[in-house]
Amino acid sequence: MKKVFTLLCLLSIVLVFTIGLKAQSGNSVINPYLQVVLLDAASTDMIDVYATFKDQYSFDDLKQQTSFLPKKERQQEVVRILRSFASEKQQAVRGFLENARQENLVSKIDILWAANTIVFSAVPEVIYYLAENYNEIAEIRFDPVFDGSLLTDPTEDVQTYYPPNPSDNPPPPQQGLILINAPAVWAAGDSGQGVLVGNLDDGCDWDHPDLIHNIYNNLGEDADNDGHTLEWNGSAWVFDPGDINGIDNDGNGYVDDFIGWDFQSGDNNVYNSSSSHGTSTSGIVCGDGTNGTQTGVAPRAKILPLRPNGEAQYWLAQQYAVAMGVDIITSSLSYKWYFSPQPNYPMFRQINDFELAAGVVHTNSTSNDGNNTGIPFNISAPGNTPTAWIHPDQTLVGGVSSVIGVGNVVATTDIIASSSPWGPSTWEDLQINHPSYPYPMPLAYQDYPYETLPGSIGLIKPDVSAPGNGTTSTVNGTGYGSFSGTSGATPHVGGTAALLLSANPNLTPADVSMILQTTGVEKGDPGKDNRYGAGRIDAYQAYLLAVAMIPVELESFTAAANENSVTLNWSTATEKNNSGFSVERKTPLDEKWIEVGFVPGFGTTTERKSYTFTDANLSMASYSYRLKQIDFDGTVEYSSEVFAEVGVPKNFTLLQNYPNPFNPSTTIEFSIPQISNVSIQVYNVIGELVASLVNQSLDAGYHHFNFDAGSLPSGTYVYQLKASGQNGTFVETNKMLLMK
Ligand SMILES: [Ca+2]
Ligand SMILES: [Ca+2]
Ligand SMILES: [Ca+2]
Ligand SMILES: [Ca+2]
Repeated sequence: MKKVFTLLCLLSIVLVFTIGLKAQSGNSVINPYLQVVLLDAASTDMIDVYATFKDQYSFDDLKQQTSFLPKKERQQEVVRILRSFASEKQQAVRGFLENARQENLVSKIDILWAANTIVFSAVPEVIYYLAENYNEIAEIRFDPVFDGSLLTDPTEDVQTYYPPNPSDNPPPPQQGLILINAPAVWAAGDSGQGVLVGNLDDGCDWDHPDLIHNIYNNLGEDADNDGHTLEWNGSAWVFDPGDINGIDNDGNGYVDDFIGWDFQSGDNNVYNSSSSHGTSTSGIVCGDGTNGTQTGVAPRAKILPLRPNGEAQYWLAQQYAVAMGVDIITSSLSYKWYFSPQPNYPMFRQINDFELAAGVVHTNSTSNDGNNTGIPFNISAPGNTPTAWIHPDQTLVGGVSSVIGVGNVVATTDIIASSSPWGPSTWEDLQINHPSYPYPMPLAYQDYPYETLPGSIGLIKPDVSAPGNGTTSTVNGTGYGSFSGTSGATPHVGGTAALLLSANPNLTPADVSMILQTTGVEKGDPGKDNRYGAGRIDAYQAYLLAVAMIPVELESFTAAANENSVTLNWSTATEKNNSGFSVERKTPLDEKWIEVGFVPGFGTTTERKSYTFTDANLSMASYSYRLKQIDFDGTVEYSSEVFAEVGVPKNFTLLQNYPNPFNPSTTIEFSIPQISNVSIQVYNVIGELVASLVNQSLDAGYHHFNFDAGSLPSGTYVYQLKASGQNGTFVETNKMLLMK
């Protein structure tokens, strides 16, 4: 390895010269923007870059390979497939970079397996060497870190601070929650329980009293196995001392990532003393009002705080959140057209497509630039990416992706803020009209043209709007502050998505996007317009539609025979309008299914419900069962079949007659394990024979005979079974009561 770098150093001057020529000829895998950066860089400068490989896993294949899986399994399978694909393709380059790190020529390496890319910081000669010697790399690009205030989207730089426990201002809950009708959803029983939201922002004061109970604990790093990674030590909330071990226990590439990750600093503490922005977006998603003001839309949702800065860090944070199992990603960070370099739109969209494949909903801010940048570039990335459900007003239809881009209405007036960015956005070959744009647009992403197709509508954005200006949220410390911008609006939508998923966990990103776009309050120009999107969200109307979409989902259905009865057990994960289940049975000899019972359902519920049904007094045979689930409106749906075998009895048995007491007839049942001569005789209490029911040879099995006592007076009777087979004679007597 030393040899490699000695050689590398010797060659570096030649390489720089070669690459310099290549930069001019434009043939290098080094992106033109990075070429300029490198020419200006000192030989010891660590340059933040990412290298994308030529081989990319087809997302169509990925969808096909995983679409049959239940939602959360699908998410993990998507992660597994892309991770192992990248691991195979990147082997050689990873080895080279690891060696270079030993030589202090590389300072960090992160694997962006979601896009078969490696994110790293390296001195220029390492970048040149990679470009020249590793044919599997498609392109190496610059990934600058930005001033955090450029990325965040509040309209006010300084938040007005409200002390904890304010007596009158602001009133609990904060204005934005009232405008979108969040309290009506809580009253209906859903407030985000069971939903995990990844928040990509500039930090989070995770021990704020309103957040601490909703901060995600990564149990993969729970080294002392006590069920938490955050702990109260008597005076403060701290990372569990029993878990701090400097080891990446869950093998996700991040050491002691107890609650999230700070990609900007490369450590596990996302607290940022210089900004409350991420504390405020977290508070709007799930602040629980502990200190006096209810700020969160989904006060029982959990939040996974992540702190990226550069674009590649943002993608790494998205990937991290998906791999950790989030249901929703929300971010009030955005990358504007006027940044240098301009945002890598195609890569943002590729990572958003990955989120969609994994079934994760993404809500994002869209800048506060009004029409300052100019249409079609006011809407920043990744809020400019297509959403998962195409609104009918989007008459030029292209592809779908994961992102719901959010506009900002003033909470007190319900009118769009002048700073909320004007759509539409565009997806086309940007280099035609903007030759210096550094990234070629893949054909598949040239599906919402604006500038290259005169008269076309581009991609209508934002998708929805929500209260931003005039809202209140948690700030660093223990109190609250005013909040604003599409930064404030976006977590209202992310929190609402959490309410929908707590009510109906099976909703797809397309379902959530459809629900939010079709249940909002219509505003501005008719239909989905480029200021309000498809309307200002209404959490309660959205919730009602989400509940209406809950299917009756059978989780398990089993049958087990015990002697001559069969017990069926089944459970449902969710139910909607479920009147109940008709239990149907069939033997191989039967022509058709017969109903053997009905079990009432629970109507509509998202809680797991368990059912049991026993089909008794069966003869020896193989039985099939199925459930006919019946809705209140009469719609039926059949389950798959289950099977049970009622076999030869083990013992002679005389069962209690049924019904008992009886009038005037009852059934007497018994089992014989072998062919036998059988008699059943009925006596009155003074021992007189009153009836002889059976006197014949019977096969092994379960038998039952009817006894009609129509001609007898009320009273106690005795029935006796005598069965003689090759193993001897069995005699048993039972009592029964006739009540006329
Ligand atoms: Ca622990
Ligand atoms: Ca870890
Ligand atoms: Ca650890
Ligand atoms: Ca409208």
